[in-house]
Amino acid sequence: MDKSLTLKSLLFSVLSMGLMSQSAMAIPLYGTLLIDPGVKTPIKIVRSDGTVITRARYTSGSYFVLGGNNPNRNSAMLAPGTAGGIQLGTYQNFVTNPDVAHPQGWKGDINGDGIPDGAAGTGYKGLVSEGSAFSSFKFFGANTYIGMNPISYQSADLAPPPTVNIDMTTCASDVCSITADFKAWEVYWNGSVFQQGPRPVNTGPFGVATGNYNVVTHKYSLAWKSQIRGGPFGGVPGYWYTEGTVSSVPEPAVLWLLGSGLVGLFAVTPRKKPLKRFFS
Ligand SMILES: [Ca+2]
Repeated sequence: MDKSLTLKSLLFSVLSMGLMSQSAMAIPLYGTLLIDPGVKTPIKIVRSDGTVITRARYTSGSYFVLGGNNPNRNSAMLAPGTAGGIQLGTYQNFVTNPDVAHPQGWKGDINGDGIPDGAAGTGYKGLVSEGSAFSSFKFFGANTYIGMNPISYQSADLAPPPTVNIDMTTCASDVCSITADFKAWEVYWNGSVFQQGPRPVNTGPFGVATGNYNVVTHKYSLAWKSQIRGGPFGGVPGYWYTEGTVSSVPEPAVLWLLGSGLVGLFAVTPRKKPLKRFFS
């Protein structure tokens, strides 16, 4: 073992203990997930009687789809807000009026029957301000807002700010798999708030959104399913898809230490590009 390899091994050990304590092969992504707005493409659909119709469906960019299909009226384009997208490690919450969480039973026992009243996430009369990640949009005629909220207005549960990790074991041809913690993701619609982070079953725990990241172009995509809990769409799955570019951010000094020489320790396949490109 030569000296440089010993140094690499030492650095790897140090970094493994600190930076990558969660997983030895996961590296956090920094910056802003800039949002490309959803783009619709006409798609021909053959009906059971053989007739062909054309429907515009979202096929790229960022969008939301209610239920399992993607026709015009049950989907919505997601467009960037004032921050251009999702600032990783930062809350970009909307603020409701009243600005207090409304979990199940939030009204207390009004009629004295021993059963707490007030459905979870309901009773928000108006919106004071929207989150900066996305622009608000119309959905079924109602103004709709997306926030990365530290405290859920629906459940009163705490959520960490959004984070994305690159799985270094998956990298191939410049593209790596990524996972996103979007538990803080909430949607305000028609006076109610719905948790819409990755949660395939609305009674189950939150998971992660999955997608990929190109270390050269900085393009990313993320998708997840969240079964809506409560309200007129209760039980219906929401499908979310975000796509765009990760913004340039200052390179943390500790990550710069990794340099090009260490990249082979992380990647399964031999790589020519320095790891610092992840953060440039
Ligand atoms: Ca009651």
